[in-house]
Amino acid sequence: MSDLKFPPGFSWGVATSAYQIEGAAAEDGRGPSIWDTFSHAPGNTFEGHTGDVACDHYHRYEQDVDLIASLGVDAYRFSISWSRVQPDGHGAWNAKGLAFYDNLVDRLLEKGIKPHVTLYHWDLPQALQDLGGWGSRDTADRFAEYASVMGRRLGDRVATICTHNEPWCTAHLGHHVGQFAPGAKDPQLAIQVAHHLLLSHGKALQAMRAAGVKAPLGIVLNQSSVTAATDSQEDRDLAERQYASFVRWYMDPIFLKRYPTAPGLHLYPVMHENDFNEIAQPLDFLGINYYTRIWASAATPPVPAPNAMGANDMGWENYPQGLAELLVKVNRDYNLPPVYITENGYAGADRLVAGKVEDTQRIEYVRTHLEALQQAMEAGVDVRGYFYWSLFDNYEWNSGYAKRFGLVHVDYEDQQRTLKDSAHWYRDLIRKGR
Ligand code: IFM
Repeated sequence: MSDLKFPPGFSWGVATSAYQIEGAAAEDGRGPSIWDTFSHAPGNTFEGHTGDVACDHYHRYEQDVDLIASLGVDAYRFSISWSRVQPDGHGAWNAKGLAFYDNLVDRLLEKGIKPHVTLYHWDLPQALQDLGGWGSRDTADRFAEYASVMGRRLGDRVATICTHNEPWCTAHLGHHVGQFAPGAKDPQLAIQVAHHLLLSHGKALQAMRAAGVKAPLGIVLNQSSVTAATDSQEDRDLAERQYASFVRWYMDPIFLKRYPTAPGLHLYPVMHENDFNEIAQPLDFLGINYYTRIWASAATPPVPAPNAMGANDMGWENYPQGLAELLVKVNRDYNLPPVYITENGYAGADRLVAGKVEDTQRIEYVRTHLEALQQAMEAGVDVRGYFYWSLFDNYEWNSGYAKRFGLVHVDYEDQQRTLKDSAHWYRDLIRKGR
């Protein structure tokens, strides 16, 4: 641990998202989102779990902010539930929903914690889905209006605002494989959705800047390094295609005003003439979420990844070096703004025994990823902060409450929060770093 050294001013944080923690799904005027609809439909989530109650953060946010402060972090990343502040995604605003985020931000500031806001973490108002959702170009305009209102409301108090979290998940998992809301299984629709998400990002940045929003503005992308399993042409082509679909599909339009080409990549969206100019707005920062690498094996059955045995509870290979490889590569290929690692974390089969959770694998995961991060920074990547995913165990989407990523254990019966060993370790790391 003593070898880890980060520059003065480097931010240490924890991250969450609205649907995963807030609960209070039908309270104080919140409208339904696509995740309410999806999680309530039979067969979509593990044992039918929903985010109706989740971590009950909506009612407990004051104690939760105290908990965050007790970790010694200086930053907290959370998302706004669009349908809590604007129940239909257009038209009327909900004063109680807006007040909740005002109060949360104020409470964080009182405790000396910088709020980092995400506008969209997958929970589209259901009323907009009924009008075509992200498959409709109009949704990009609705999003820009929402961004402009929230930006004006919070932009003078928060540290950053990002438009989207992991648009690949919304497009691919939500519209191609159907694993996430709204559960569509249409590859061409997924490509169109990805385009509208990027367009909505560009429109939102323009709208917030036109409204004079002062906070730095950016986007959060999930990214991985990609390794071809062997030197065969098939594996190398697959690796190139996967890197293009996962990383370049979002980076190229934003930084280079184009979509990538790669062997076997043949679906492209319908576009309007000026779309790349709208999308490629300057970023004040880029958020990168890194969990694992992509292992590209075209063989049947696939050649297993070398570290597959050390996978986490999601089955994700532990490959810290991929974080350094990825950061160095994207820093070389694009003219990057300052970067935050906005998510990185480990799902473990954690057990609360006599008031303790001994999660040594999580500690090892974070320690080794921070070593890799340090290497990338020494190689010249301008990284300003690191957010552990997640503050506490929460609703892991279609996996329900079965997967635990938290530094803080949550007992869903009584909502008791308990700091895991990793939380104590993270607090010590931050304290020593300062
Ligand atoms: O829980 C998710 C989060 O919502 C987005 N990034 C990945 C996390 C772990 O799967």
